[in-house]
Amino acid sequence: MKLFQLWSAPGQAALSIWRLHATPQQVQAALGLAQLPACDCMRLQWLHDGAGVRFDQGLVGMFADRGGEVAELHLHGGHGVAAALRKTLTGKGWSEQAPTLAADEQALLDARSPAQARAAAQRLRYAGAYSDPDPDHARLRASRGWLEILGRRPRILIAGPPNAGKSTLFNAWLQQQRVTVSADPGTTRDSVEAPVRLGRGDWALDAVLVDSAGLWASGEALDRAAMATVELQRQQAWRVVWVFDAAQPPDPVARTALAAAGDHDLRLLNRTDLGQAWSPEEELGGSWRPCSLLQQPHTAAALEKELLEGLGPPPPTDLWLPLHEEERRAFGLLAGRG
Ligand SMILES: Nc1nc2c(ncn2[C@@H]2O[C@H](COP(=O)(O)OP(=O)(O)OP(=O)(O)O)[C@@H](O)[C@H]2O)c(=O)[nH]1
Ligand SMILES: [Mg+2]
Repeated sequence: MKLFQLWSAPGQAALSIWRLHATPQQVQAALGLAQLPACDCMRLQWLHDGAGVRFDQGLVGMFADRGGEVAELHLHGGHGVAAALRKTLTGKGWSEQAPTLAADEQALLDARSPAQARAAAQRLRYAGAYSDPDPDHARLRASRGWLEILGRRPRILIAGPPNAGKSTLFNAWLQQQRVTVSADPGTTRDSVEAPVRLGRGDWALDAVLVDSAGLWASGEALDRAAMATVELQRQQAWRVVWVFDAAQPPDPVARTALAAAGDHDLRLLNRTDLGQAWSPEEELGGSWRPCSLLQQPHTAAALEKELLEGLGPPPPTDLWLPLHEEERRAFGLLAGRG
C-alpha cells in the first residue's frame, strides 16, 4: 500500500512537510517528477497533478526509515497545495495516514510561540537525560514559573466589579476595539477571549486574555450565571488582573471574589481621573496600581512586563524540562498560582 502523511502542523503555514512511503520510482511516477528523488539529499523539483499540470515546486528527497524508504516533500504551506497533493495521490490509489507522534513531537507541532517551541524541542533533545537524584534539579528551581506555563497556553483573566474598565483594558491590551465598552454597568456578560503574545524574542509566550462580566450583587439570574462563568474562568486562569473602580467602592460580591486572589495576581485601581472615593489598600489589602486607562493606554504594556518579570529567569537551555504537573511534582518544582 502506498501511504502519504502530513508531518507539519495542519492548517496554513509557510511550508508543509509530507512523507511518502514508497520507492523512488513510485514517487517519481505519482508526482510526474523530472528526476528520480535522490537519496539523503533534497532537490528542487516541479510536482505535477494527475493531468500533468504543475501544482507546486518544492524540495524532494529519499531517506531511509525504520521500515524502508521514505520520500520527504517540503512544499508550500497553503491549503491549495495540500488539496492538490491529496487529490493527485488519492487519485492514483495512495492512502493518507496520520503520523504517529510522540507527545513531545506533537507539542512541538502545536507550539504557538518561540518559548513553547523551544521547550518542546528541548524535551525531545534531552529526553532520558536525567538520573535520579540529579543535581540539575536545582538549576531548574529558579525557572519554576516558566515550567508551569511552557507546556500549555496560560490564561490571563481580567475580573472585577462592573464598569471598572475591564473591557477597556482588554481592548487596550489587544490594541483593537474588540469588545463593547460603555458607561452602563453590566455591559459584558459572556466571557470573551483572545490570543496575546507576552514578551518578545526567543522566550515570547503565547497566552489567552479573557474579558469577563462584572462581579456584583445582582438579583438577575442572567447576571448570576455570568458570574458563575467568571468563577470557572478564575479557576482556570494562570493570573488574574483585578480591575476595580477608584470612583466607586466595590460591593461585597466583588470583595469576596478578590479574597481568592493569588499573590501573583495584579491589582489595578482604574478611573483615578474621576477622583478616589476609597482606598483599596486599607479596605482590601495588597498592593494596587492606580491608573486611568483612558489617559494611560500603555498600562497594558506595563502589566505584561510585570507578569513576565514575575516568572524569573527563563529555564536553562541545556536540560530536559519537566513541564507537566506530575513531572514538576516529582522534581519538587510545583509553583501554584498563590
Ligand atoms: N473616566 C474614566 N473612564 C473610564 C476609564 N476607563 C474606562 N472608563 C469608562 O468606564 C466605562 C466602563 O468601562 P468598561 O471598560 O466598559 O467597564 P467594564 O469593567 O468592562 O464594565 P462591565 O462590562 O459593565 O462589567 C466606560 O464608559 C469607559 O469609557 C478611565 O480610566 N477613566
Ligand atoms: Mg465589560
